[in-house]
Amino acid sequence: MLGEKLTKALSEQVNAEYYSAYLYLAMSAAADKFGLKGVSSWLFVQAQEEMAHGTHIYQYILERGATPSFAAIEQPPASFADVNVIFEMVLSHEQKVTQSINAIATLAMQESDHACYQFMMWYVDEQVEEEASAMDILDRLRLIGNDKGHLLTFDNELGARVFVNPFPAKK
Ligand code: OFO
Repeated sequence: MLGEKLTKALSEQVNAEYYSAYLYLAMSAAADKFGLKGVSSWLFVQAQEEMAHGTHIYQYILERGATPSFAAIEQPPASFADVNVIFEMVLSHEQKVTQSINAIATLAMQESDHACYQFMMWYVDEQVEEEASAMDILDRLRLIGNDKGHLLTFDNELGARVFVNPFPAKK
């Protein structure tokens, strides 16, 4: 069974994942208003992934015989200056998430909960990818600068992303 400290930390992580989803939905709506449908769609897919992460961690708490706790989900910012600001915020947000994922993995190690440590390794790898994709997008946006034509081409490219559930139902 999952210990008390890990149950609390994982419950807080469920909340953080749902906040991430909320944040990315707010960003997706802002991008839609900027006329960047591809960016909006990319961020919507990202929000769906975050919800899948939250649900996956919630199910893990139950699977380990513990009871998750729930708290209010923080309100995301109401507006964003432009698309560059959005992705700067995506990157700094993901860096913060990486710290909390690492802290839970460290706690699992201290508690000698090898199963939970193993569970967290998926998230450790995922955070490397999430930070890398935010950095790649930011690099492209900085290269594009004020070139609206290239921005629209890039917008189209980002719009090709589709949601794939990382945790298909177990048979
Ligand atoms: Fe859940 O990976 Fe981003 O935050």
